[in-house]
Amino acid sequence: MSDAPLAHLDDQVEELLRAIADLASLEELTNAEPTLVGKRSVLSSLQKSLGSLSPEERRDAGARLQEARRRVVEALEAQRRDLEARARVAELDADRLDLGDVVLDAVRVPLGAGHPGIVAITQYALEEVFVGMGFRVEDGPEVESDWYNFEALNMPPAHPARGMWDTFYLELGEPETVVLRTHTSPTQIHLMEKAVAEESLPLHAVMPGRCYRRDTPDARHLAAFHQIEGIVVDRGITFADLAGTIDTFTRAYFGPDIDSRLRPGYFPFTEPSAEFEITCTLCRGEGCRTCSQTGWIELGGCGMIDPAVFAAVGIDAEEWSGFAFGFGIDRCAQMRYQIADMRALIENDLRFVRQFS
Ligand code: FA5
Repeated sequence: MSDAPLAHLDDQVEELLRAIADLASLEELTNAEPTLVGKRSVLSSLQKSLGSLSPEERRDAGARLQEARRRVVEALEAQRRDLEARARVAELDADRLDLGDVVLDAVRVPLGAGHPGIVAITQYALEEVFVGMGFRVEDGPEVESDWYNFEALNMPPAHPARGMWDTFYLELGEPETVVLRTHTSPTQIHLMEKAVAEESLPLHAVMPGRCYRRDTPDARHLAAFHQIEGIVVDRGITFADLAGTIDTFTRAYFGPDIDSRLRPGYFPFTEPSAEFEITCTLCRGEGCRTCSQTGWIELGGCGMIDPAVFAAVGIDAEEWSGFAFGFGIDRCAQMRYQIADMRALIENDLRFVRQFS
């Protein structure tokens, strides 16, 4: 007997392969699967029909049929993989964001802040207070000659008062003639010289900036720190104007709860001179580690401009009088924000820095 049941097998297989290739979705494939390879399929019917064949014919026909089924099953699985891949792409397409329409504020990249943020913030706030009181803001060099940092400020060479500041000298020119300024007071000299040259007195200015001293950093000191210098040169200026200016500044910047006081002091460039202190904001005057148990914190020095300084810059001390002051900006920040140890300002601990950025 011939293998008549399989007479059209090749055509039937081709037809099945075409039907599989036409399946357009996974859903169609699932629905068609029983009729393509399952019990209801042509192949299963053909399998059953082999029962009528002789054992030998059945073996050959069985092998052909098995090969045909393998091709069909393989084609079906390949189509399934292809449809699954297409479905995944369609899903991703549906999820895709049109970035042209998306506002990117969902992506918050942490931005850096000007450093040291808190000192800059304090400097601007102090400038604002003084501008409100009629001062203008001026700048001066950080590298100074010995003349500006000391001599014009009534400290000739070998004057013992030079020892008040442990100075960094630069290796420039003659030994010990160029310094990193130890205070902002030399900027007073520059401004007075300019005012004389331009005949623009009177003068009301503040001068913030960085200063350097060979100080060992501790709770109240840094080796590189900031001061804000103030100067008034006008006719008829008295110590009462100085005291009033400092009192007005303290109230405006620290608020009415904080007391301030002037204590007699000594600076070669002012006479009389005073040191200016406020109640320690950390202990409210009780005494703590930051204020060395005194309840007071020194913010700066001040006084009436010494006639010797006027002489150095060519101002007639008979016609003009004036006062000057110099406060630590870092010290003001420390008191305003109640920072127990000033070294926190330079440690770059982001938990600290971020509070002020
Ligand atoms: C002076 O520097 C004078 N030039 C101030 C002055 C100006 C007096 C004008 C009279 C007329 P003194 O060395 O005391 O003074 O410093 C003033 C302030 O700067 C101090 O009170 C403190 O607030 C701050 N300061 C001084 N040294 C340091 C330091 N190492 N670290 C942080 N702040 C400092």
